[in-house]
Amino acid sequence: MIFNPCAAPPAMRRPARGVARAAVVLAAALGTAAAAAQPASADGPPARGLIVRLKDAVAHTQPDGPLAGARQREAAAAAAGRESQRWQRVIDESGLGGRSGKREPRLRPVGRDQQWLEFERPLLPREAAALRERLMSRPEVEWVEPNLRERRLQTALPNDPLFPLQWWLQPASGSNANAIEMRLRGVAGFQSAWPRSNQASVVVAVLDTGITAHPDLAGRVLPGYDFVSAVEYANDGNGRDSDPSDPGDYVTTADLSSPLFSGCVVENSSWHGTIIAGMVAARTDNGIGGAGMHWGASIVPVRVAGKCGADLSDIVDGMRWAAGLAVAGVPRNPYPARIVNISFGGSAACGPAYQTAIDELRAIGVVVVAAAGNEWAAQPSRPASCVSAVGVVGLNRDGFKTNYSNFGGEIARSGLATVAGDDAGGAWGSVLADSGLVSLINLGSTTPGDAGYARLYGTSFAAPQVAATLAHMLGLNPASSHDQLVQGLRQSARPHVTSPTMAECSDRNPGRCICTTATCGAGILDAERALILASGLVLPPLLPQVIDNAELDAALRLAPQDRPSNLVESGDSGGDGGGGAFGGFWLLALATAALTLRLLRPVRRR
Ligand SMILES: [Ca+2]
Ligand SMILES: [Ca+2]
Ligand SMILES: [Ca+2]
Repeated sequence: MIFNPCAAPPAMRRPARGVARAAVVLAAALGTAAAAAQPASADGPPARGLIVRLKDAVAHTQPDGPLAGARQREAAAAAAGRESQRWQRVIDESGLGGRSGKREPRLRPVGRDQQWLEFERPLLPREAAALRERLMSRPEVEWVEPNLRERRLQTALPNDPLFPLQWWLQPASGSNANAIEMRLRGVAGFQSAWPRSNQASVVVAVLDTGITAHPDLAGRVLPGYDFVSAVEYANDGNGRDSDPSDPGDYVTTADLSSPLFSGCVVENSSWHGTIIAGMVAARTDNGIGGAGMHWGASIVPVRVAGKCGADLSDIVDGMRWAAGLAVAGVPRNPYPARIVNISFGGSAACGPAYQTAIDELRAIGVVVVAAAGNEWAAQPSRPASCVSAVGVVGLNRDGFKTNYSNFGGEIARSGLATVAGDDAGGAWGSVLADSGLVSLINLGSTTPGDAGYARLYGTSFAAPQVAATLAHMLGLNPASSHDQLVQGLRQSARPHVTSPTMAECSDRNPGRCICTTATCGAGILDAERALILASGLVLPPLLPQVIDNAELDAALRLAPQDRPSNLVESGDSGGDGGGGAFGGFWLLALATAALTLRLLRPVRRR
């Protein structure tokens, strides 16, 4: 298992680094000529008249042509005449006729049998409401609706220069016929969800390595707390304190001389907490760097991890504090979160410490979202393996499981899946890989340096997509319970992709594989469908996408043992290997002033 090189103090857990492998301007079309003549009031847009239907209304289109008999045409003309008189009566008796001293509204046919009543000028909302009331008081009137201008539901593209690289934020789309870089059948589709969200200010707690300053997070980070109690791992000179800044979690050769670091490896700082915070809440459409999943969310950084991982005791206290519960020796969190993201994990089974805390949080409506882990094992890391935590499996952009993500176990009951970036690991190498998820990072190798951007791979980066979707859902329905939120996520998920040639995931085929609800949870996260459901609308049913393309054929030629008819005997001996902890991953640096991309050092899967 590549996930637990730090096994030796047993309490230490690697980040699901293990698990981290590795406005839009809403284009409102309101206000054109009509609105310009009469600006919208503060309480709503103007109405271009009213649309009215009378009871038992006569259709506008009368039978005509050679098939209509003369008698039919006469009857229709008579009905139209009676309808015209009925309308005149309604207009007069509603006080809208010429005798009122005002110009009568002009009637124009609309719909099958309704009339558009056009007045001299657009109606303010209160005027429209008063006229509607007068018309509805007439017994002949069935309904009245203001003739409003509808706005475009399409969003403009954000102006963040890295957005074109952030395929993981873009709408779900693509087919086998598309080039691989055009296929987005595994993504959550945040760009499609944005117009349905109110982008309300929702708090998301990120339990991680802390936070660094980044211009793309300006104004989006609330006060947090540092729960790392062991000064030897903390790297900030003390134990718990009120400053959750990430001083770096690098491990040096000198560190390894201490028995406390037995089992750890020399590594650079991960800036893992900054990455997760940036994915959720990076400022969007600000002309800088990348976009985030949510434009209103605020991050409470809860530092639980220092050098070489996090203690279970610090994670549990951090989780409880994030949710607003009392923690001994620590002032209460003034910004309690309903959503707690944890992209750290361990390979031990979910124990009572985690489960008790997760149950406490569930009871007060707080959802714990956890990465599944990166050991390509048929069992998620904990706490994704705990009951009622939402475990998140990592998918490829096409929707099949990445070569490294864990799956199975509790994921079937409360989890789901979304893209995590698929690197060149595994028997099928780069043929089915993608370019990773571009998000924020710090560029310092040990201590904090310049703010930058990176391409990332790992289930660490799948989990925050679920957390951000929950934030959008909570914005629409702040009173939703834990179970309503989790059910909504799972019910709105798209079906997992299928394939005639790629095998389903199993303990004998744990690499790149086809997900089922038993292995990767309810389906593929869909942010737009989650918000459609949260709005009380009915979701259209979806059929699974079928993965059958030239790249898959080419991959199978590389490793024909991965055909479903000839599975490998053991997850360790073949199938898709995990690819090792190190691979050809890239940090993508953006000099924030110059907005210039340059390639930096490779990083590992987080
Ligand atoms: Ca400290
Ligand atoms: Ca600190
Ligand atoms: Ca930005």
